[in-house]
Amino acid sequence: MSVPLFNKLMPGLFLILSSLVLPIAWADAEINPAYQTHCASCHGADRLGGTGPALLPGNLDRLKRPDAIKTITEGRLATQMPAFGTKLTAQEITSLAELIYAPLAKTPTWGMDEIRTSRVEYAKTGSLPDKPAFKADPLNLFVVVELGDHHATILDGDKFEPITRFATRYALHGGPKFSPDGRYVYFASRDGWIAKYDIWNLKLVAEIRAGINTRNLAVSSDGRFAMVANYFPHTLVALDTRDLTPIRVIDVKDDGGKSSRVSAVYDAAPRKSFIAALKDIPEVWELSYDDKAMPDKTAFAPRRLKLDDYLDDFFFDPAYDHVIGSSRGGQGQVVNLNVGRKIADVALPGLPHLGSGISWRYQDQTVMATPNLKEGVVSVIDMTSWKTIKQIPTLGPGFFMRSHERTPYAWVDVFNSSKNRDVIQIIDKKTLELVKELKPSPGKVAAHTEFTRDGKYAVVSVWENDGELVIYDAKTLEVVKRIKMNKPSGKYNVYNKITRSEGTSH
Ligand code: DHE
Repeated sequence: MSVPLFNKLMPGLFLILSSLVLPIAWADAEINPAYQTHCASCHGADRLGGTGPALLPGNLDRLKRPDAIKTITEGRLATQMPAFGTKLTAQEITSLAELIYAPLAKTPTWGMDEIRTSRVEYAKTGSLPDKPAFKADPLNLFVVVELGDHHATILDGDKFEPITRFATRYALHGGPKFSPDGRYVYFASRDGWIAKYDIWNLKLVAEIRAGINTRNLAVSSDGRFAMVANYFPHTLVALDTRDLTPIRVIDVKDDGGKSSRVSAVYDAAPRKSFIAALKDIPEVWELSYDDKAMPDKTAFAPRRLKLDDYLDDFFFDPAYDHVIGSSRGGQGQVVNLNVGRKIADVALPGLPHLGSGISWRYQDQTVMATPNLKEGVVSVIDMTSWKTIKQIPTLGPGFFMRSHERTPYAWVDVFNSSKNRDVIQIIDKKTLELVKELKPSPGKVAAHTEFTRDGKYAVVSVWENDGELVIYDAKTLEVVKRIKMNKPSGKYNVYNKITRSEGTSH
């Protein structure tokens, strides 16, 4: 089925399709009407996940049953999980909690054979011209993900005009990743589809389903490999970026055989390795793609670093020597990747969103700053002493924080709050003071900023179905243009991504 048609028929068809694709047992969830009415559209009729995570006993090790009941009743912070306390009876909530801890009658497999069979090739490697089909600066393009109708737009970052708009898989999540030259972009959807898109030719090249419930993907700094992190099954999947053929499926297990979801995987360019954080095992894994460490180019043998706590979310120092991590409800920790162990605790109260952290030079030190999903505060931390320099109070919990080497300001949203969600707050990176509040579209949710390659303009999303991108002059903080978009979520500037700008995610 073509991607546009696939999307037109979403989301209802998603559930039917997944049941056809996967040989699974529906019985338990099927006979629970509350599950079908309230949970299936996000978590899958089969409990294997969709926009929400898979609800299987193996994925719920860290959630005690009373907490599951609380989550169903009150919702879950910083996620799309709503509260059902007023919609369902106590008995219905208890039966749902029982259901999600019950094993499936038959757990589906999604191993090498299934992954390989799912691959679709739209253009043969090397068959498309090696120059851009448009005049715009290929390094100052933005890839904008529009969640409203599952599309992506390629935007000219000088003229702020869309070059093309195309259908994507259902519910992309996380930052798309680029080849080192910026020609290709790789997307991951929550239900495991990885897509390779040729920006220069404005064409989809290949797709493959690497998992059933996927977190994110990373692309190696040499452009050769993609590594996909899955929640279900508990695997990391290495792909050949030329045509997305699978190279290796790595079972994520500790020494005792206990398996784990993968919180996220990132490329650590100077180390020539992927770093993966695990959700259910207190370990962080390093998977080298250096030819010296992996002469046969297929091994990806993990180096396991054992920790005292889980890593749900993390951030790297600019040299990629350290991982600064936090767990949901846990203590922040600094792991030195060279010595292979935790070297410091870091005070990160609330629920810091480290994946959205940024760094810059402040006085004589490099600092990192992270918004907080639970508290209205931005924490600024010295990356040598690992001490908190300042907690900047904000209007409410935020989600995304962004800056650029050539701008004096850091931009943070109030996305995770119950009020003030239409505000973007501006922090002066020299004084660590809040200097301005912007309302891109009063009354409408504003989130996620990204800068042009020269840092002169900041692009903010109005995160609504009748939303828009609002372009600001990053110096005067005046609006220069508005572009209509369908719930634009993240936007990603090719140059800032491939040069690993300190002001954006990598
Ligand atoms: Fe995200 C990035 C995890 C909910 C939009 N989010 C990421 C990344 C992780 C993550 C690990 C980094 C991956 C990468 O870029 O390679 N997100 C989580 C969660 O654990 C959480 C809280 C719960 C969940 O449902 O998984 C969560 N995220 C959301 C949302 O509800 C958001 C707002 C809407 C959506 O798309 O589902 C959302 N997350 C995003 C976006 C990015 C992201 C737009 C990329 C930011 C960037 O600039 O790189």
